[in-house]
Amino acid sequence: MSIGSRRRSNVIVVAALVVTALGLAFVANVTVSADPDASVSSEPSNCTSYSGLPAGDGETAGMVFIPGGAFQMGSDRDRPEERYAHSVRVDSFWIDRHEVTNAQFRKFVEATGYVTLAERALDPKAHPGMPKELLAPGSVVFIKPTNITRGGNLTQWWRYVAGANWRHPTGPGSSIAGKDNQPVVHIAYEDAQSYARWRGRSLPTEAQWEFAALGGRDAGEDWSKPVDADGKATANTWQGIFPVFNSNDDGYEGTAPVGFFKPNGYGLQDMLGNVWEWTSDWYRPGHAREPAANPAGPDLKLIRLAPGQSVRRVIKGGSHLCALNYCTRYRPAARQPQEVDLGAAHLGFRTVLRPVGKE
Ligand SMILES: [Ca+2]
Ligand SMILES: [Ca+2]
Repeated sequence: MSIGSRRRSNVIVVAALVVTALGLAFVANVTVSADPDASVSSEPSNCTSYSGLPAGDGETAGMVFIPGGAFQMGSDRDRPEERYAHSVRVDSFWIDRHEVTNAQFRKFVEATGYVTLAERALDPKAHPGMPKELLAPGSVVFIKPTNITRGGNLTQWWRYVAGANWRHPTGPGSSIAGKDNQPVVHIAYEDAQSYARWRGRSLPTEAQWEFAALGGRDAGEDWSKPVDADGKATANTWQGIFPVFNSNDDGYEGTAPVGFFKPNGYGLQDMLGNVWEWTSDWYRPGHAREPAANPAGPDLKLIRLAPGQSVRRVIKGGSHLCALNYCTRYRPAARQPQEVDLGAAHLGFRTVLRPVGKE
């Protein structure tokens, strides 16, 4: 992993995202409702008042048990990198009911003194010639443009902001006050992994994540729109024309409290939308056709990197920035590469635990 690539990857991420633009215009007809009478809760069922900390402190606190099973991983009808659909079996495991929240991550930082990658400055001696402003700690922030003059060039809405990190999501002056129950963001892979290890857990494989995201539904169903049969939003996404107009019909223009939207069939919340989530698989476009049991992704040694390209892992689920005219990756099979040393304003994670004792 290269710290320096944290900077280079801004452009790479932008390039990766630009290929998702479809140029479609659509305004979703969705509505949401919150319970105005909800009292402070330790569980995310009334999420706007949820503390962000699951009840209890046991090994599986805040987690859901996912019985092992078989499913079709990948998709042959959507994007090339999702091919080929193939049979996969996963053993039982536990997974966080919701994305790791600011409150949960704060507990980790307070207990360990951990400093995230976005909070660390670069050593100028190790990066000769790098502009001073890029040596400063920071991260990539989405800033909604008022006008688009350079086509799909993502630098029009993604900016490297010095001082942006999980405590200051949009940079100096911003804070997470009042957002304890929202997903932590600006998390690089090693940050997510460090948290998971501290909890005695790990990050999900892509197969585990995708199986859990299906929630018991068939992979072959229509996952193209993040709304239910009544037109109600089932995930925090972007309504309108990305990146200039968000009608905000789902109630949240940015990140939403975890659990605001209806859980899937396993009781998991925000698997799709809200923030992208790290998996432990190294990224390679596409899947092999062969059936697999508990796959953990390709061997890093088999992945060819372009000159100057950083190693990347798979992120899943899409985010509040995915719209019908852009990204559209709020589907279980959807996937995207992410440089391991780059967090962003729309990227978080959740953890898994392999079963202990008898299932
Ligand atoms: Ca939204
Ligand atoms: Ca998510």
